[in-house]
Amino acid sequence: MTDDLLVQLTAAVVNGKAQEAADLTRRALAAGLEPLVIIDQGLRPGMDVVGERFSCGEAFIPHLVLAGRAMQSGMNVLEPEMKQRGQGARPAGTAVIGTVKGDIHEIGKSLVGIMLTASGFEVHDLGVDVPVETFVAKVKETGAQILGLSALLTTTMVVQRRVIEALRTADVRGQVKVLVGGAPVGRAWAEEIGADGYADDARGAVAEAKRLLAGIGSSAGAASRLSPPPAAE
Ligand code: B1M
Repeated sequence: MTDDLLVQLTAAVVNGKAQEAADLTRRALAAGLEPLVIIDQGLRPGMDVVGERFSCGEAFIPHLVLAGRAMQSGMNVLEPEMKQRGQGARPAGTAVIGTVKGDIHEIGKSLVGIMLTASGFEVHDLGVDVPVETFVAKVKETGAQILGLSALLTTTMVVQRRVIEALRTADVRGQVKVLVGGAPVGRAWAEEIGADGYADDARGAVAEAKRLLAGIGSSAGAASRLSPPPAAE
């Protein structure tokens, strides 16, 4: 029965049915499914289908927009639930996150933000299309230990590098650990641009943020090394 709900949820996202996606998400929660299972096996696969169809010319921008809204409506149901489940966690640290300038992809970044919040981080989400200097200003203002930069386009990945350079110019690079992610971003890119951490999904982003924070405790200001890739199973 729960499998069936997840299949229907994926279809609701593919077909851009926001109300249906919200209703099915509520039903999945009521049936006892974990929020992350609902995301990973219900909502997200729908976005992947639409993305693949877009790549081969079978879907167009309006389909992406509608699918995005449908996924977001499911996320809106899950967000308070996930935050509530995270309540009581020890304050982990402060994080600033956003999607870089030129890029308006919001959902993955928001998911990373929700997961960080649910894990006890105080999160300042700057939204999408965020100018380089806004990231720097927010890091200074909040004294954040973690800066999360999301980029979903090969054309906007370069802005992650610019943010890191701007942190150096503003003399705050040593105070904050930079975590990068987004579909086209990989470990090699993170190393090339001098980021401190990389994760390929929201769960990994939380683990990486915690690892980086632990590094700050033991060696403040020193450049940390990216964690090794997970061992092959
Ligand atoms: Co866009 N889009 N899109 N799009 N879109 C992609 C990314 C694309 C891969 C589709 C494709 O061609 N198959 C392609 C990029 C190709 C490339 O450059 N490599 C693409 C393109 C080309 C474009 C436009 C250029 C299309 C056009 O106009 N011709 C345009 C660009 C607009 C712009 O940003 N300037 C565009 C626009 C849009 C919409 C606005 C219509 C819409 C976004 C709506 C919204 O966000 N509110 C949209 C969508 C929905 C997609 C797809 C279909 C889905 C993205 C998504 O939300 N996925 C996407 C194809 C795909 O990914 N399958 C696509 C679900 C989300 C949970 O996953 O965002 O990957 P994701 O986030 C993951 C991880 O990446 C990671 O964790 C998240 C959760 O697990 N992660 C991090 C993300 N950020 C992280 C940060 C971290 C750590 C991990 O640390 C800080």
